Amino acid sequence: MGETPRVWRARDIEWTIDRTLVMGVLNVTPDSFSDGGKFLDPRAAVERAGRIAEEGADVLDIGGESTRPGARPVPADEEWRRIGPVVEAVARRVDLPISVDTYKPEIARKAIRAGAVIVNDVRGLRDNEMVKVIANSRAGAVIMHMKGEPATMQENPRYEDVVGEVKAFLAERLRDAVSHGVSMESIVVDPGLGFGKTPDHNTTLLHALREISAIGRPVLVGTSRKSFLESVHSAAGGRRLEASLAAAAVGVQNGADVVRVHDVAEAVQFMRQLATSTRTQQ
Ligand code: HH2
Repeated sequence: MGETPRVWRARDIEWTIDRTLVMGVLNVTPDSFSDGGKFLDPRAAVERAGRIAEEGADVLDIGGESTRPGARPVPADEEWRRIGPVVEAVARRVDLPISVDTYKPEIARKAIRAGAVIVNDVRGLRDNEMVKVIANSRAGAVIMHMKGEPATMQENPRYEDVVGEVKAFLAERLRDAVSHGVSMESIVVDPGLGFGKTPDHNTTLLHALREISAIGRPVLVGTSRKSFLESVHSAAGGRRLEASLAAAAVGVQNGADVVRVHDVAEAVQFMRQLATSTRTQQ
């Protein structure tokens, strides 16, 4: 159609969005819902980061505070104690752009200084200080939608129009960030599946990602191992991979540009095959 290719910029890195990008998750926490406790030892975390790179991820997302439903906030010094050594070591030793999954500006600032290039903010850049950190560093950023707070967000979340409300929030946060000096091309938006949403809300959003991408920025989606897939994966003996990939495929076919996953090797291969099969259909 002769459209200019969309890009995502993060400091000196630039991705052209002409295929699905894969963001691999590394949680340096004792309590994340799927990999909690596995990578608290920095050596284990750095080793896992190396494998995520080998497996073909485009970005590594390092988190030090679980935001699963019911999770309690972690003080900034504890968060940095967990991820600081990992961000520093990965930046030195692993050839993969680092995203930091944090909503705290001081953590974002330190992580960028240590080598991170993207801030993945589950609070959607609602904090002015965070907007300044992004603007001043020219880091990339993920603006995610969350209704409520992790501790209580899954207690009967309600919307009049889930797609309209999520889209309006993301568009408004994008406008605000850009008006405060953040470059448009550094932003990716995310509807935040499971963050104050019922399984029905998540499914509705997954089918409406193209409408969300009409905001004008690439869309990231995280389906990986989430509890809204429970009805399928509990029937499969707790295996979450198939359900996660099926939901991610629905997302990609409906407009997602970036997928955030725990099972990187499987997701990379799956996305390649999905792209090939989709092309041969046309
Ligand atoms: N999901 C989780 C955490 N961060 N960030 C974005 N942008 N999108 C998501 O869907 C998303 C996210 C939850 O998954 P995980 O990191 O595995 O769990 P925990 O929050 O328990 O560490």
